[in-house]
Amino acid sequence: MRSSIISASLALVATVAAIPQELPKVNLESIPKLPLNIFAETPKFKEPVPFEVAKEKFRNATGSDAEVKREAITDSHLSARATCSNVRVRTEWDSYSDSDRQAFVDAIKCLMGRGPSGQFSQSKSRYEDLVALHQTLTPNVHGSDKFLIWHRYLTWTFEDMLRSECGFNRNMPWFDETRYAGKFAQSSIFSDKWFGGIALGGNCVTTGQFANLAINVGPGSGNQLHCLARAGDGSKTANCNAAYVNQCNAFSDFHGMADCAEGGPHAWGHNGIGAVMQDVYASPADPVFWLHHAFIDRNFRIWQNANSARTTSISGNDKAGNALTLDTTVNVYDMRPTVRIRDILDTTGTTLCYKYNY
Ligand SMILES: *[C@@H]1O[C@H](CO)[C@@H](O)[C@H](O)[C@H]1NC(C)=O
Ligand SMILES: [Cu+2]
Repeated sequence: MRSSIISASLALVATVAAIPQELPKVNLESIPKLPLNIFAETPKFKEPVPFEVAKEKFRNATGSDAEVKREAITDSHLSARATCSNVRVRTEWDSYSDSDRQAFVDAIKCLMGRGPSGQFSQSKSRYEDLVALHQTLTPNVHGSDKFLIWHRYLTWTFEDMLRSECGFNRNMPWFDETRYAGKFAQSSIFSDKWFGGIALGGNCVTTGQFANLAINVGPGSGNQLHCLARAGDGSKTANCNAAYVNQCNAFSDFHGMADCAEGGPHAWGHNGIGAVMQDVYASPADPVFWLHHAFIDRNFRIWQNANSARTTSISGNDKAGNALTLDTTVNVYDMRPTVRIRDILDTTGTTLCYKYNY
């Protein structure tokens, strides 16, 4: 009886939520633009590592210059290990249809239009709950081997919220930054039709579907009202290239790969989009955060794909210096259940159940 009431009300929520929402109308003059340096003030992302230095680290660690060739995830490879039914696909933005793009944007707007859970006092919407979650856990989940694991679960939490709270029923997108390294501005992501401009020198985003977005969480570990701003820099995003991704994926150990990815394409993408995205604490306030992190997660998945032991074993330490084990917990503040590393190492396991289209 009780369960039928619950499922009936869940179905109602899903139906109501599927209606696209408009962002609250705001007057740009009422949203302060913050000086650019404020986003880089707090302890930064692992200082971005120049590609030449990453190569030297690899040589030092392995005594070799070898780069592994990128290995695509094939259906036959995945079906051998898939343990969930109906594996969802994450589709690269350029082959994601306009209808899917609009449904994705609408679902994000829907989360922005919903009230916060109340778990984070600084959050003014369900979307900002995610930003506040990331802000709160920032010191624990950056600059350590928990980085890739935790962000994989955060990105899935976001996806699951879009689906269960906003009726989203399409594939998730990801951004293949290697195709736009040094020229993110040329991707339709950063067009007036979708996420708005990038080369803004720290000014507010005033075009696209998130124009004039007001942010209440951050920058840093503080909170003040500010606009969504960007400061694109092609010389930084130039490091989000395939050679760098492959160099990181050439490490045979998890720690080596994860460390390289965090300070490499991950940090360069954040800093190269700039402003809100450069803020280690509250960068999920820019919705392009999810396209970027899906790219980083996809690179991790490609690395795992080269050797089946990589979906069943872990190495490295957490921020406190404790060794990660398969039983180490991964939590998102009860926004979704706490899981163990073993539950989410394989994206096609029963907990996550997704793969990338390449
Ligand atoms: C590589 O090893 C050399 C010699 O020990 C050291 O001087 C250099 O700093 C190392 N490079 C990196 C990037 O760790
Ligand atoms: Cu992060």
